[in-house]
Amino acid sequence: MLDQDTICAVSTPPGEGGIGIIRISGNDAVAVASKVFKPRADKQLTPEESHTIHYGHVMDPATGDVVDEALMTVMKSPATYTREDVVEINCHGGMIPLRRTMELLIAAGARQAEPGEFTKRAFLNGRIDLVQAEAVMDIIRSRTELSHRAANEQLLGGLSSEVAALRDRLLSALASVEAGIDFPEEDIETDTGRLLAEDLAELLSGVEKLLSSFIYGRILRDGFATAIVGRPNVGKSSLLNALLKQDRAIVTPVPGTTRDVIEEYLNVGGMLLRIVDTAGIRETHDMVEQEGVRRSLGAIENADVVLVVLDGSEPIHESDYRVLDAVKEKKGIVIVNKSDLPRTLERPDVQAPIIAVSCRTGEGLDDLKHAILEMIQQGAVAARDHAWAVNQRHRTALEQAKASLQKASESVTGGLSPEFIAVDLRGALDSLGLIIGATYTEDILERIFNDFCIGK
Ligand SMILES: Nc1nc2c(ncn2[C@@H]2O[C@H](COP(=O)(O)OP(=O)(O)O)[C@@H](O)[C@H]2O)c(=O)[nH]1
Ligand SMILES: [Mg+2]
Repeated sequence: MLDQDTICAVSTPPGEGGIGIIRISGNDAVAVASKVFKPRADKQLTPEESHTIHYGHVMDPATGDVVDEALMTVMKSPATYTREDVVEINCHGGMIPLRRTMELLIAAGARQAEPGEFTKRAFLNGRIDLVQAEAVMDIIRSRTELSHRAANEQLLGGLSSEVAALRDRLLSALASVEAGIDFPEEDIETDTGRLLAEDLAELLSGVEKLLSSFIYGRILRDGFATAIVGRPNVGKSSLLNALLKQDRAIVTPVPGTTRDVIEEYLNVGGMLLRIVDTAGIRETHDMVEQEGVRRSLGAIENADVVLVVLDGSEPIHESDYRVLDAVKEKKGIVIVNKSDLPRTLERPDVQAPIIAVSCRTGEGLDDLKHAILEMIQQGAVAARDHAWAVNQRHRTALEQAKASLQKASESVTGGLSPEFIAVDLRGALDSLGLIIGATYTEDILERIFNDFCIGK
């Protein structure tokens, strides 16, 4: 599955920058790079020496044209990112020098890397497991210090070691069951059976502990989904803008201005909020607005918390009841907006907390942020002794492992023969193996690494 090509890619983001880095990995990395990189005349290039850096120029070997002034870093296998020979060329961070250097490297025998291919090689060469490979992308994508810390812990092996411990435990349980298969005269129904049942119960609770970190992980990675809803003109878009401290959504006195769902990220007290401003919910014959209303209802459905905005300067409206109705089943905060104007709205009869704000003056916005943080704390961030959290892929595998362990437990209590128990234990072992990549398919790798950036 591991091909022998030498690969290259621009590892820095496109656009202008102080430097741009091209990374090359594979058996021929040094040979390929040496064809296009000429060290300063009085310096002898000694690429045989690992972890050295060389000053010189990228040159077109066909014409002798100087493409760019550059530094070349040589890192020889195995102490490298991919465990292969790796060369990095630092050029100027412009589109043209990087593109021309890439063309020269490809002409010299390297191949453009696929997204995530360097990290994929680090996995296939056994330097990191799949959970750690995923953490690399989590680090790059992290938007808060909390999510960064979680990703770092995951890269350092925090989650991997938990999974490994469960697998070890499962292996010894499996060994004892298989001993029962090999020596059927030995009695595994009494003491061994009881011990096995205890083992399985502990394994199950270990799997559940990992599963319980999923919601926190989703909030870390995707943000706490916060939907702003309400009838037209109550100040939903103004609220989004006030929270972001920028004019992101169009605000006008014309009801029905926001027709689509607008999504933005905001760091509140270290937690990432994914705030969605929606079209006002009301009866309408305008087709575009109808679609907007349909999307608003969808946003409510997907929200972790719904901010229902009411206009404090007007009496409560038929459409306000409709919105309050739509969020009955959800966690919500009722926001009475326009507190800078005389209050006309009667206090709504709801369970949810009510907070008065003015998007015009900013009054009450801090209270609102506190209330949202409190909701996150209550719902998702149960007591934790670690920062990492499982993702959707891990969750699917853990659910499978849990189902297998439950079946194995039932077989033990039901006194079924060891063969049956062994089948389910092996199933659980395979599911846990999928998480760290002890077992994997090309399909799984493709799904994980296709999501990576080029050059990582
Ligand atoms: N006085 C006052 N007007 C506001 C406040 N928030 C919004 N508005 C006004 O209410 C109107 C509708 O605001 P908008 O944010 O577009 O409402 P949306 O339809 O719910 O998105 C605009 O004219 C805003 O300037 C506020 O806190 N105080
Ligand atoms: Mg709006």
